[in-house]
Amino acid sequence: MQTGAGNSAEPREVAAAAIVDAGRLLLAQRVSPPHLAGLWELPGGKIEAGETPADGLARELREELGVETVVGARIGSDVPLAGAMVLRAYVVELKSGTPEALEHAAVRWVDAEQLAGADLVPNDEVWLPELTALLESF
Ligand code: 9L3
Ligand code: MG
Repeated sequence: MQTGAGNSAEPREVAAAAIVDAGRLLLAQRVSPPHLAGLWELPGGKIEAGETPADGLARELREELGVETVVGARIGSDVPLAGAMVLRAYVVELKSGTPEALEHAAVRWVDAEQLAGADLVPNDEVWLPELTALLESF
């Protein structure tokens, strides 16, 4: 049983964004921690207490990429993380702005073939089938 302020039976969520535009998926290159630095991920981060996942992911994307977005449907399966956290991916629509690497080393748009060859963070690799299908649906 968990105790203490802010704890609940629900795991803390880390939300990640599958942003597709013109048939390409946005990847962002991590700068930390050291074992993930240089690898590519779906951008996003921890949902704070009191935030909905949609609001929290939109906030993370504003902070990390400088863009306004609309968070859509879940995609792929839940990925358990250390520390009673769970990683979830969402399809996200870009509303305004051009993604910039404000907290990453770089961002890039990839097609399905480039996605298959990208050095993804291990957590995000489980979503490759769904992400590839998403790209091919556009
Ligand atoms: N994480 C994995 N894949 C992702 C994201 C956004 C995050 N696509 C993992 C990396 C960290 C944790 O979740 O261990 C928290 O993410 P962040 O707040 O460092 O972005
Ligand atoms: Mg992040």
